[in-house]
Amino acid sequence: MNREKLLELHYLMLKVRRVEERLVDVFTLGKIPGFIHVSIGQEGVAAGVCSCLGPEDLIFTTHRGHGQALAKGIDLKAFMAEIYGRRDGCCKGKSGSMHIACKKSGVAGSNGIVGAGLPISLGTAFASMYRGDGKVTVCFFGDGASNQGTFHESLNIAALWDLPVIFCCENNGWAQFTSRKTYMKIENIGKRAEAYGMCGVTVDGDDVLKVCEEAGRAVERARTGGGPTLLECKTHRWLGHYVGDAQKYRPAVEVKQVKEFDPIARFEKFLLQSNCVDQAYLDGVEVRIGSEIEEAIAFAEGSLLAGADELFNDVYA
Ligand SMILES: Cc1ncc(C[n+]2csc(CCOP(=O)(O)OP(=O)(O)O)c2C)c(N)n1
Ligand SMILES: [Mg+2]
Repeated sequence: MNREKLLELHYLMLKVRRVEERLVDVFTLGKIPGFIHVSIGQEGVAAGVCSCLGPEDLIFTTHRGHGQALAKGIDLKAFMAEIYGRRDGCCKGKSGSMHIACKKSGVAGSNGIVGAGLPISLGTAFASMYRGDGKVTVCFFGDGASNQGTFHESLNIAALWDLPVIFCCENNGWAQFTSRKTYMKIENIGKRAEAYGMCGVTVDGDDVLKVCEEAGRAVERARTGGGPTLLECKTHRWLGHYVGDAQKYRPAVEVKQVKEFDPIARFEKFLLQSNCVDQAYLDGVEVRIGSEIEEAIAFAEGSLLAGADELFNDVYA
């Protein structure tokens, strides 16, 4: 992998982390309406997968989808204003955190209904196959979602029709307040691919290079008519299900231990040890991202709230 790509992966992961840390701050101050769910600790998946896509490719995200939208290249100011519920947001303040979409950057839709993105992603993948436009669709979802009927129905059809889609399961071991061990018998969700006749891979989601490598293969497969892939990325949710969840149900030792898997710290260590960058470079990226975020927050806070006059615009029925 060339240096430019390594630096891109680092930038994307760090940007997602710092944006979500700031979102936690401003949400706690009561500045954001509704709920927010952050992906702190899971940045390797969003960065590794989205760095293999072009702007024309499409992604579907979930309630925990900030990182994926950012890694796909959504404009930070429009993203921030959206989460603030403001008119200058990418959906004019009507989607908020959980339903972000942005045509320009290929964020086809986010969905708070667990497992609902999978059948929708078949639609864009089918359209790409039908038109022969070469676009790839990636649908992100969680380990919990992999037990919804929609997962099984979607994998079956995608395999049958060789659709150019990647099902990316972010397995963080939790579905809300329930541990994976108490709701499913198997450990590797990637294995389920075989039952539908598609390629399935399980990867360490906290190792951004591994994610990128496997995602690259899956994208190549989809783009060249080789059909879908189920890409399971095992990762760790550092915080609660939503911001404000005290995680009383979760063993304290686990909450402490998850930080040992930090995909960013691991990658920075690798970049330094392989002499790809020095500490001054890393400090510079922090400063750059910090100012991008503060500019975006100032933009969002300076934008007007979405008003009732907008309510019936941009709706189909
Ligand atoms: C159909 C449906 N059932 C239940 C819920 C409530 N719910 C919201 S998130 C969630 C857990 C999802 O777990 P997972 O798919 O592993 O995603 P994660 O939150 O870990 O990213 C549940 C059950 C919902 N939003 N939609
Ligand atoms: Mg989960």
